[in-house]
Amino acid sequence: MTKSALQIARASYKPQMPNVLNGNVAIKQGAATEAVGDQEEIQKLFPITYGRPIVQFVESSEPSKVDGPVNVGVILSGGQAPGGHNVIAGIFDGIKRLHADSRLYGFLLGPDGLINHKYIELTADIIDAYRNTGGFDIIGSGRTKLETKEQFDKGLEILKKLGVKALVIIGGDDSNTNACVLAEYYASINAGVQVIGCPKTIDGDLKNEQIETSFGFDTACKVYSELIGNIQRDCNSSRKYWHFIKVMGRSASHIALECALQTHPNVCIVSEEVAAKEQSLNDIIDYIAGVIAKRAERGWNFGTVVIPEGLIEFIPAIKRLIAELNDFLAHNQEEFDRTPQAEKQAFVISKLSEKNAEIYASLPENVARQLTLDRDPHGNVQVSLIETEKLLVEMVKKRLNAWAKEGKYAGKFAAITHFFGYEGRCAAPSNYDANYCYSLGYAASMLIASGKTGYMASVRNTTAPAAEWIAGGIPITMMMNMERRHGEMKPVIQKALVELDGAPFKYFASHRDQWAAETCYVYPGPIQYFGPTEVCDEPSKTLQLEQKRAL
Ligand code: FBP
Repeated sequence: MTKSALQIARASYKPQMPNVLNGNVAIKQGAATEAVGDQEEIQKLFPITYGRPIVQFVESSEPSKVDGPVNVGVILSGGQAPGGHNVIAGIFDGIKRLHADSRLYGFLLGPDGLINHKYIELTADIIDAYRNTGGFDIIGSGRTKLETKEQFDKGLEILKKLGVKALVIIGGDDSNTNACVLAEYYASINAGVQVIGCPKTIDGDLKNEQIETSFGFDTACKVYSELIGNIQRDCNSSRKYWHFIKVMGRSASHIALECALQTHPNVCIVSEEVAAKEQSLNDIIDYIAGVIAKRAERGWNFGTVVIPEGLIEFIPAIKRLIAELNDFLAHNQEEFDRTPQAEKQAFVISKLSEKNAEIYASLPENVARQLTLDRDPHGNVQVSLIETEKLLVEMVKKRLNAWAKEGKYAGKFAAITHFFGYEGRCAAPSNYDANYCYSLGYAASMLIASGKTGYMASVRNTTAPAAEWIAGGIPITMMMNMERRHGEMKPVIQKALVELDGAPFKYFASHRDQWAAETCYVYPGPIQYFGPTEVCDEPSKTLQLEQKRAL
């Protein structure tokens, strides 16, 4: 395979780890833990793995004791995120350090590989070829939900055959929820297989006090911010377009917010604020059109609008509509599929409650159709398929035309839409993600050595130099509560949304009027892999603000 010069140079990058992981480790256990919500139900559903303590690795004079090779299986689950290959490299190096004959098996194309016994052994040659690279192509990923006893038993057959002691599931909130269900099941039947999770998702919505970020967020945001910066420089040069830029992040607006903090666009919509203020689509259009009209008064018919891909789901009226659509489709999917395309919209309208039917009927046809597309296996609307950016442009244009007729607007509005998502998910990991991921993988192998199951690998204090990072494990049940999915209440890891009283949002809110009225774009440029530490190792602005570092 031909490699670029950067790929070749980057292959020899040695990811940095917390000092503690470079030597022998022991574990320090904290107090018993509780779920974040619905404690009784969660405890009932996870009688074995519930309530276990947080663990932290500390230095030890003795090497970890293992009886024989530590064979491990690994699965990449869900959307790609930069750094996945380094998690796998970290696990590999960790288990080899525990015992030279340990083996690592990668299940192919996500959880399906475990269920269908499709796997490869990840040897040193394979691992070396993927160190510090983006993508999940080393073994591929998939979105199949691991949830039935049949799947668990089928998986156990191959794990036993390969002598696997532990399975590491690298995934987002849904996949880690499933990891916990699997851990509980294997513990309940004394299967002798531990299950460890790793926090992955560019969306950044798998985080809490112990898991300070999910991997991939840093790199993906840097890639999108580079592109937004380039667009801003272009639009400040030609001064003739408004760019509407949708960025990934289906359930939370962390990516949009981080990109705004990095680039200072004229408008950034944060879905969580829309929900909290119960804003309607009209309110959002008024706000965007208002900024455009104000800039037009200064002769500036250009600018940038950043929106999160999940926005549509956060507008309270549309959220209620989607909730009813989810329940309706969960119970009537077959009938819906059988209905001819031309009659689908009328069919849905006839089945919805009056209020939701009215909203559904008012949406442009393409958006209405996009709202009924197949859910992913976890029951989520595939918001990346909904063209919200185009919907906003259409509606803003109408509003500005109306204002022009009333003499309230005399500018020129030409808009270009963009969607940045897939462009960033497989980028070569930034130094931050390369180090963080490798440390997570290594920590996972140490959790395995200490016999833990139902834990997520955790690495904290990551705005400090890597040597000072804190590594350990968090019981997954601690992050759970009960939520409605596919029309039923289920235990799930609570998603971390943007907190409106958190430092990143407050910083944004206190600057956005200035960013709207003036042109104070920042052009972050491409990720740098070699060079001064302040250029190459900077953590996300979100993390810096959360950890009270000055921007
Ligand atoms: P994960 O939650 O699995 O990490 O995926 C998140 C994401 O990148 C979203 O931002 C996006 O909506 C979705 O994946 C797209 O999924 P797909 O790759 O299946 O098109």
